[in-house]
Amino acid sequence: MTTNVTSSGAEDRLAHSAAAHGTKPLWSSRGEWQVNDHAEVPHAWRWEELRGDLSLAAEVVPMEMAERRALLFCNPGLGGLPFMTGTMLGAYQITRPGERCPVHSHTASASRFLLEGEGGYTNVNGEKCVLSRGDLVMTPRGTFHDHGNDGDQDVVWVDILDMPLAITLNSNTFSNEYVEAPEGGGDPVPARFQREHVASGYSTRVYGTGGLRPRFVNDERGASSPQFVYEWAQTEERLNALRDFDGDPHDGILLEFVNPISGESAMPTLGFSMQLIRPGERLAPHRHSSSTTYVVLRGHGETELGGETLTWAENDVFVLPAWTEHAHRNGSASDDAILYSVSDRPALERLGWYREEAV
Ligand code: 1HN
Repeated sequence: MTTNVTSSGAEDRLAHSAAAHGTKPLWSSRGEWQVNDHAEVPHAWRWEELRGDLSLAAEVVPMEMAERRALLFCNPGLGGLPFMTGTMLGAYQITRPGERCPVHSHTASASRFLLEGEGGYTNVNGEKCVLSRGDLVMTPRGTFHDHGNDGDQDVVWVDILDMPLAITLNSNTFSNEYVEAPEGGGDPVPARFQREHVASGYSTRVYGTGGLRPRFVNDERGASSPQFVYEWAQTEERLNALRDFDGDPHDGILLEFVNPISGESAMPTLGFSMQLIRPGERLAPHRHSSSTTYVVLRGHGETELGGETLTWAENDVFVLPAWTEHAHRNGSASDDAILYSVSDRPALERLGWYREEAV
């Protein structure tokens, strides 16, 4: 014998009353939390379309007003928020010759990957980091940073920050209250830009060889890499040295930028990689619980992404949502394709939530 414990009229009364008292029945809200897919969707931002917007921004938006002239990437699945995924925020940022962006800091960690122009730099905790195309610079959580362009052409880079994650965990703070002692000495005073406190390129010189650690140096950087800049020239040399290996069936010849002291991801929340997809190469599909943002450094190709085919070309940016099947393919039979990527895998691994499977 079955017994109806509630009539539908009684259920309605319960739902209304429970809602009026600030609750919702678990059994009628399963679809809202039992999600195996994610709000962020596959999406690409096209260099061809956005480079003109950057030039226009450079023309009409004064740096004094913008502080950073960045166009934030909005994932169409995230309801208009300026986030690429649930964990990562990204932007194309343009700086004109002679401009400087004032110093600030935030809890969220940031990174820059240079696409265009010579003479662009960021000053991270008093270390001036000058960048060329394909160079990557870390701005670990809480570090003060200002930028500038000493060159005679526009500088464009891609910023990727873990700010949505920091916001979700109620931990994002921001400060532009920077003080430092004047050059001749004395008490610290508010400053708009940092002076150079160490030689330009210091941390790359000290840590950049990997495998050889100077024991007479001890920079305290917490869980983030003490090396700020990873130069493309060195990355390219390593990719070429390894190109005849089989590589990973899903990721090909992929190199991760790591903390040279611990061997772990360059930041506790985000992992940074450079991936060579050889001429004609087609990688095998897989999926993982981390989300990834990609920037195309070289070449063109396609990614099968959750049942869609997303094409990409140089300087384009695209998003791989969490737990989405994907397989990359080089679109050329004669030239390399090279993808730079940032992943939230380190955060998930630290929480014990990372998983992956071949499909
Ligand atoms: C930021 O501080 C920078 O320092 C770039 O260049 C993009 C996007 C959101 C919030 C802070 C920068 C940013 C940002």
